[in-house]
Amino acid sequence: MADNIDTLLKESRVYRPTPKTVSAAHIQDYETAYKQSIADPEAFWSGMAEELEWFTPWKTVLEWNYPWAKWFVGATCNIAYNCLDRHVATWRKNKVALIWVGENDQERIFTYAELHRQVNRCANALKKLGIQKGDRVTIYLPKIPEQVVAMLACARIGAIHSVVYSGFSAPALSSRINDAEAKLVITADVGFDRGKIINLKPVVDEAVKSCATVEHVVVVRRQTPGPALSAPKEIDWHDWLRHETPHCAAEPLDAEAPLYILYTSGTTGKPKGVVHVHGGYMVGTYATTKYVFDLKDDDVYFCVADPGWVTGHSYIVYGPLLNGATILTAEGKPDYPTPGRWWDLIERYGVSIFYTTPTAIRLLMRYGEDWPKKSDLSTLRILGSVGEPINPEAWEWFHRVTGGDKPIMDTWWQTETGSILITPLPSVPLKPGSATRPFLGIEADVVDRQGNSLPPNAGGFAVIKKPWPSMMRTIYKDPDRYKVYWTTIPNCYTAGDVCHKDADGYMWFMGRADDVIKVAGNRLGTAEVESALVSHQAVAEAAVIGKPHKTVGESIKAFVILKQGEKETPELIHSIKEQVKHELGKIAVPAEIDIVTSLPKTRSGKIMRRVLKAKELGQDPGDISTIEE
Ligand code: 6R9
Repeated sequence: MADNIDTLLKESRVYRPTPKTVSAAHIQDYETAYKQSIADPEAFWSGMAEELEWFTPWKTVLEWNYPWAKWFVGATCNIAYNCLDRHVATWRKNKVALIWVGENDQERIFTYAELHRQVNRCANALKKLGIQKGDRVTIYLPKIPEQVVAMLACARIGAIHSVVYSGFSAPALSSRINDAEAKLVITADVGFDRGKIINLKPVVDEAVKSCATVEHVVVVRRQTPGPALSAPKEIDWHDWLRHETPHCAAEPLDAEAPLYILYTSGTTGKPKGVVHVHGGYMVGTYATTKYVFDLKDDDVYFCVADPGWVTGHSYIVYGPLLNGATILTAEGKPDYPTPGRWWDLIERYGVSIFYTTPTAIRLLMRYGEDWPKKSDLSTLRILGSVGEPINPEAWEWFHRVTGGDKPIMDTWWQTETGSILITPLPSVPLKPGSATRPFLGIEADVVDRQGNSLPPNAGGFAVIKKPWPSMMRTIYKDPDRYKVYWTTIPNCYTAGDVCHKDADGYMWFMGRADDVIKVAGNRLGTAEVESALVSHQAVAEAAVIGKPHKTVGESIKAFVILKQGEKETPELIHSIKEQVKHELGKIAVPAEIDIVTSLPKTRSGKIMRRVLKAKELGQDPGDISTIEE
């Protein structure tokens, strides 16, 4: 009931920016800036690109050969050069680039000059292992500074990084290493999770057994004594860098040279390797970080993401460093050791920009307002949210406990889009629960299946109508899968999200239109979880749905048919969950497993998850004329 009232009321609540926020903002008049930017998007984007350094200039801003885009054609550049050298050459040389806080409160601080030296050492070490331009390097690290150093070092020499979230299990890791055909894996002995040690090295050991392309494994040893390493294949990170010089010229790369592959979930069991490139991605992450977070030189910017996901790539590493920001990153969970963890860090480091997630806000909300009250949050200026729709109650709470006058940037985007596409800027009036309007240079709409624009408040599909610089260039080794994004609805990019626009043009994202679910903001495919379930010896068939959940947004519910002769017992349910954990990782384990005797299927044998979901939620299943049983 409360939720319904909240939903009804939400459109009437508008929060206008304070005069102080507006006068401080880079973009004070969104409407005018937006109109100008879409009158000539190429002029807008090339204007942004001119704020960065290029080794040779572009001949053409955009070459659009539907559905293939090339941006800044003919230019050479290097994103790592723009993240580091560009600042080291100025007064920012000794400015703090990165403050890292470990779960145990260990602190490591890197100035731009120090980060530059570390990255150069690592780049030289990569070269010594024979890593060349275009080679793939898998980075399977917990949230430690070496993750950032390794990413930038790859970029510096033109190697392609593939960061795999350290919560993924051995089979998930090995399939990603194999798809990328990585020559090198960089890992650590351990990560920490709420005080518990998570052993990563054994996961890598198991994964690389089936990875013929891997020549070396570099290990950051955090424990003393660390695990024994077997030379020459396994190398200690510190030994690896110790003798390298801190000088390594950045490789001039074609603007379209691949920067990274990041695997993400889609509608089939096989994750997609989303490919981003140096030039356009650099311009997109630079421009959005600058304008959405209104970044200034005296800001302290805290993003809670893990670089294992796209938010960490674009808004811990690349976007903020391109802007010369001081970045705070912290290992661990928001409520460990206490629910005051993040509020305490905000006070300790004087954070002014705080980018977090709806799941984390809802989790902290449960612990009550006394926790944020314990800390001095007066340095905060701009807030951000990403990963899933933020419900108005969580929005209001976040707004209130942080002082009631800081704008919340509800940023909508995807691994594929590379940077934020639908978002407020600090000077834009806010409606809790709406990601508001398109970013500058972006034309977005809500359409039906044929691509017809829908009237206000009609639900449909979110689409982007023109190419933008940070868009993915392809799906690695699977160009047909890339084309689907631009051909499902002709001539525009279909995001896969259901959405409506209100009369003011504000966009309200409602969730996915496909079989992708977001559990605590982590993107998972139902098919991936199903194939993990059926890999259990007792499981014959499985279907998975995302079910609305108060804290994590969606939780996983599985419907499982057992093989003949198998009996439902608590031990069996436990062992099925363990199997999913083994195949994919903890984040993919279903919260609920129901044992059933049949599943709704179409005549062609496809599981109708939509019907299962409607039944689970007590809703009308809609058209079921194609159902077989
Ligand atoms: C950045 C990231 C993408 C999907 C996307 C959408 C959901 C992200 C959102 C949001 C509503 C927001 N999503 N931000 N939904 N409001 N502000 O999360 O990338 O992991 O690829 O997920 O996340 O459904 O399609 P990714």
